[in-house]
Amino acid sequence: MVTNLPAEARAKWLKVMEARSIEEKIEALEEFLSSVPKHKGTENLREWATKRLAELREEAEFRKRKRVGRGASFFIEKSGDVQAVVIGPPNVGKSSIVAVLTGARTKIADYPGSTTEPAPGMLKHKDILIQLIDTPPITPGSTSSVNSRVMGLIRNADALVLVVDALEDPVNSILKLKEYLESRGVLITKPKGRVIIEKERAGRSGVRFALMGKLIGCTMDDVRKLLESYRINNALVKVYGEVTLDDVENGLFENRSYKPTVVVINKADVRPDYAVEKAKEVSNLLTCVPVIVASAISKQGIDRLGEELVKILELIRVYTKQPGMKVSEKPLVLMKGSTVRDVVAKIHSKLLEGFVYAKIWGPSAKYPGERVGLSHVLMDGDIVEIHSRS
Ligand SMILES: Nc1nc2c(ncn2[C@@H]2O[C@H](COP(=O)(O)OP(=O)(O)OP(=O)(O)O)[C@@H](O)[C@H]2O)c(=O)[nH]1
Ligand SMILES: [Mg+2]
Repeated sequence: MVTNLPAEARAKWLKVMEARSIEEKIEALEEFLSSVPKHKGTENLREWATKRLAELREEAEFRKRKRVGRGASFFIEKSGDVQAVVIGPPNVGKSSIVAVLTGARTKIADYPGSTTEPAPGMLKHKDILIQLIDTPPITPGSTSSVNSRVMGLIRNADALVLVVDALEDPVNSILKLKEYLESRGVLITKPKGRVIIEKERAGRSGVRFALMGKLIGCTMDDVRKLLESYRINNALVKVYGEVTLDDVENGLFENRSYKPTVVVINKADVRPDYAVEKAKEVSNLLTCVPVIVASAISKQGIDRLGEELVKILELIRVYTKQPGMKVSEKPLVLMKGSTVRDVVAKIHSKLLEGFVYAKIWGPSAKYPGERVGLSHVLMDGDIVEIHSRS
């Protein structure tokens, strides 16, 4: 999707990126959309922006109603180390799985649509806390507001658990869901390359790179020039896998985001062999997506979910220490590619305001006790000591 946007539209996109509240984002996105010229090259972008706008309006409307006491927001604050949203068609056993694994009190019933609001529970896998969120069913193709609002949860999540019923044409269900998610810009299979662009405040050190992969057919300078055309002069560009200049531009638009996903083929207790056969078909269709054959009733297979989530999320452990003190025993668990900023933000948002520098020891340090800034990319096993004014 190379769009060749005019300078005016590029500058308006910056406003969308900088918007803080939902209302600001809606206004900025409306302005951006009206500045995008209508031609074949911008078709995908316009379609995506229109859908995103509808989702944001839906959520804003819901929050407004909540303020006057009608309905609850779908937003669930993250807790634990990672958040995984359990999604799927109606009546497949999503609530049963969340209940079995976390003990959360969710409504389980033998009719579709029994869950109407998201509900969190906590699953522990080897010291890693995974927040599982049960959700109302998604119905691909339906224009119900539930679909849009579950999309909001998905966008905010670190990972997805896609549940289908072994007896209800699981392969087709998964493909339909995959297509629906893709039409909303969410990918469940790992793309060849990925870019995350984190804008930084003016006066930082320009455009910097964290290369967990490599740039293909372009140089860092090309990327800098592209970002400059969007008036982005300070940013951290995280590159995973093989990334082209087009991928960088797409990364800017947040319109295609990959969510590490685990598929669960549930109710395998009813016809175990058939479920295994279907799981193989799914594995062949979706490369690198783990598929679990499970039953929430007999509890078979379901205990693998934590392990598979941790693997697909590519987590790293980072240990913190205060100046002059011992290293913490329990690590912070973060996604691969996380920075000092992620560590600081996770400890306390106030710490971020007063941040001066950090000292690091371990795999990512050039030498023990190296002084680094917020955008330093950490590695598994690092020790971080934060120095702040407060
Ligand atoms: N045989 C069998 N039945 C199951 C299994 N998991 C769930 N069920 C049954 O399937 C029905 C639906 O389960 P729920 O957990 O409410 O399904 P859900 O996906 O949360 O449903 P909605 O919230 O309506 O979308 C209930 O009658 C469960 O007892 C399973 O592994 N095997
Ligand atoms: Mg349910």
